[in-house]
Amino acid sequence: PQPIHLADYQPPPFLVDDVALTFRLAPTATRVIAKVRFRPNPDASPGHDLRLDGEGLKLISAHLNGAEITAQPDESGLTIPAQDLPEGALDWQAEVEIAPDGNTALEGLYMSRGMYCTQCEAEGFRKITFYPDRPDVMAPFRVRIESDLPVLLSNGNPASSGQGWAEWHDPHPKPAYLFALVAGDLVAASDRFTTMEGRDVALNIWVRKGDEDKTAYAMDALKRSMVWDEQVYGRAYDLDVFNIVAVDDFNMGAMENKGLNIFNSRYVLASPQTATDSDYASIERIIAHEYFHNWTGNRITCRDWFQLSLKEGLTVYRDQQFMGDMRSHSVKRIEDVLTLRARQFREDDGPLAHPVRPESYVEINNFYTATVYEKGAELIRMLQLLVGQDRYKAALDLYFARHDGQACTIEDWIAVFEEAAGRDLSQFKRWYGQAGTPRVDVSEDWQDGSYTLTLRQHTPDTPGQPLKEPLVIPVAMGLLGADGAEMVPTTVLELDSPEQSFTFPDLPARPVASLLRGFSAPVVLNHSLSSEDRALMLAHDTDPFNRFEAGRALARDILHAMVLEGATPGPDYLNALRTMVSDEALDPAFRALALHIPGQDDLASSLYAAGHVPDPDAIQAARTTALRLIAEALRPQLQDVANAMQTPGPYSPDARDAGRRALKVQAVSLLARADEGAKAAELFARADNMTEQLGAWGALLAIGKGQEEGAQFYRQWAQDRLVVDKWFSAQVMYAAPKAAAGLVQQLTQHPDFEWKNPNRFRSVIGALGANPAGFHATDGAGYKLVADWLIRLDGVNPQSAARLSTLFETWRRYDASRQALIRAELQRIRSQDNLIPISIDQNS
Ligand code: B3K
Ligand code: ZN
Repeated sequence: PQPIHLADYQPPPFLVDDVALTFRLAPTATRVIAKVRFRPNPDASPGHDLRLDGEGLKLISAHLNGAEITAQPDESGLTIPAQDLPEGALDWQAEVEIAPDGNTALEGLYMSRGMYCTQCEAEGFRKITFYPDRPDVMAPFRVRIESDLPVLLSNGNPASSGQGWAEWHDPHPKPAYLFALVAGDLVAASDRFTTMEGRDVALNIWVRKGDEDKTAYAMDALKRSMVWDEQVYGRAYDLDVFNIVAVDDFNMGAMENKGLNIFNSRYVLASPQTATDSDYASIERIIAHEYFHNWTGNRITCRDWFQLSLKEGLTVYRDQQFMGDMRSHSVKRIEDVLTLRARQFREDDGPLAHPVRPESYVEINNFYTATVYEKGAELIRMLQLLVGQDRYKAALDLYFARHDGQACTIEDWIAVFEEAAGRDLSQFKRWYGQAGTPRVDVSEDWQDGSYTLTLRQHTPDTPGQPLKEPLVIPVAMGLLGADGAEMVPTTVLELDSPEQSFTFPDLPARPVASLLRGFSAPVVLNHSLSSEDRALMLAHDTDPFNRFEAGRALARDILHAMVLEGATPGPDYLNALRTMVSDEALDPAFRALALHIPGQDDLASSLYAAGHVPDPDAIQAARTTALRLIAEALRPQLQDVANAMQTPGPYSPDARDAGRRALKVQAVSLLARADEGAKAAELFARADNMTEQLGAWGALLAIGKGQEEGAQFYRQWAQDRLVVDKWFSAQVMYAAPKAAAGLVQQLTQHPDFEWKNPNRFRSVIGALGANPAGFHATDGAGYKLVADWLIRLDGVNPQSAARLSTLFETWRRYDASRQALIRAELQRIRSQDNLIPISIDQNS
């Protein structure tokens, strides 16, 4: 297939004024009748053919302006030549047949356990009917669904219904990717919401019978999201109903279809017994994210898929702000940065690196990446920091006022900031086009009471982009005195040249620079500090992120020394950790995070960046030793904290109780390394919520125990699909490296292993990604297993298969023998004659 280029964009030759769809649902032969009213686009040149996208559609009949025509579809659609087109508006009508039952790719109209549902973003609508399936063609939709199933849903407002049919009308013009249909035997949890404009909105969360008692948190999160978007962005909901449907077979998290959000059931269903605190937080975040898309994505959409970050980066940024407001800004920031580094920095350092706005693609589904989403959100955070809160708000107000109802570009986005802030942002815009994580190297000078900070930036080469230009990098920083007092409070430096110096005169003593506070830019900061300075920052920095970061850097340096030189953690680090753990002034959630030492993949990445070839076994061994030494050194404090972190009263998933449980579980997990799991076994036995039950079982698995608990866990939860997913993945994550691939193999024989269900597949095969030493086992069994499944899955569900392929994206870090094993597997995958997007660079 030919790549599609941003530079080749052409406006659509025909616009759509109205769409009417009728669905006669049947599992193997659904009929779709589409009536579409086209009109030539005044902004396009005249004389074009009418080209409609369509894939896998059996054309039954086609009419143009009332007359039957014979059209010959090709593999990607059909064309009506310009000379056959009447002048002016066109009434197109087509009846097609499709088979939702056999649709295992879960794109277009498909079935999930007896229920019909759709997924159209990015290009699924063309699997439903012939249509200009591109986001800059926006139209109002009317939909009629005919089926004996009791619940029939589509976008917009309900228009009318009767026995065996229902009609929906969506007055807001939308691109086809936001179309949705659901039909099933479902029940709703219902509520109402009155918008700030006085609109009374019916809220429904549709689930399978039996799941009604697991919707309360999602509903609560939805209402809070609606209030928040009104208060913070001035955006109100715009239909009479808002429907959410939970589906068991879903490729990703959820989908923001207008008025009918469709969710992976794992991001809707929760009860204290079956969902962990982190599941609750994910539900809150994803409910908010999809709801926020109503304005950033739906009312204002993307002109083409290159602009994907226009809606995704912005909506991620909005959900991050929301979560910060609902929970803790500093804890949320730390978690977001950990995710950014684990996923996006990893992407930037590998063969799949691409800019936030790519310039070409072969398969757009492969660009729903951490770069487009999470780095895209970082760019907006930087814009806000650079222009300030008030101007950010003015820019957003302008964006909504100017572009409501339009399909926009990154240029439109930058323009509202330039106007609102009265500032040229052309250099900032490079962030959208340049791939790779910039490095900022720090050097310092101290003379006669004057401190000079010199910052140098460079961005490493990425595939296809060898030349990098300097970016505008906001560096928030402050200066600390030796006693921990702040000498210079937070200021934002703008680094916009390859090298710049900043001088701070008249200081009483040599300061310790706290740089990149709040992680003010998505860069790698190379700032060598002594462990004393890091310990000072861990104890005193006024910026919570940098406090965390200082502890993290200490742990990383120690782990590097352990891996490379067989060193052991010194007393400084252990003392700092001990003080931090028992500091009751600190949020328990913060302490829980600070007790986590860097993970295996994180260490592999930082060792590689420091010029070493990471050895997954040595890393795993060093972590195990470090965790044991920490547990032994901090045993009394960990015991105290585990006992102190009670959460009296009924279970609440709120930030306060979740933070206390996180600290308790983390303390118990560490203690397991010193008490042979005694405390963890005890917590497992009396846990009345999934956070503690799973946390305690994981702590036992991590020390090679927990067999009995695992059997008990399965017996207790065998009927709950989402918990069975956890049962599978915990075993894989904690498996001993040499046994991991064999265990996965064995679990794939389990009667509950349904490999065509994306959640289940990920919880068994995908979980190997969370066990790096297991995946990278020297015999290559992990690689082979993943490649085997990738080949098998690709024909069935290419999106899920493509996601699995990212397990290999760090291959370049490893030793020659592992590289050879990986390369052989990648070549085997390639020779399967399929389209998996793995590239091995030429020169390696
Ligand atoms: N917009 C969807 C993602 C669609 C993925 C298509 N392969 C979910 C979201 O970002 O909200
Ligand atoms: Zn999104």
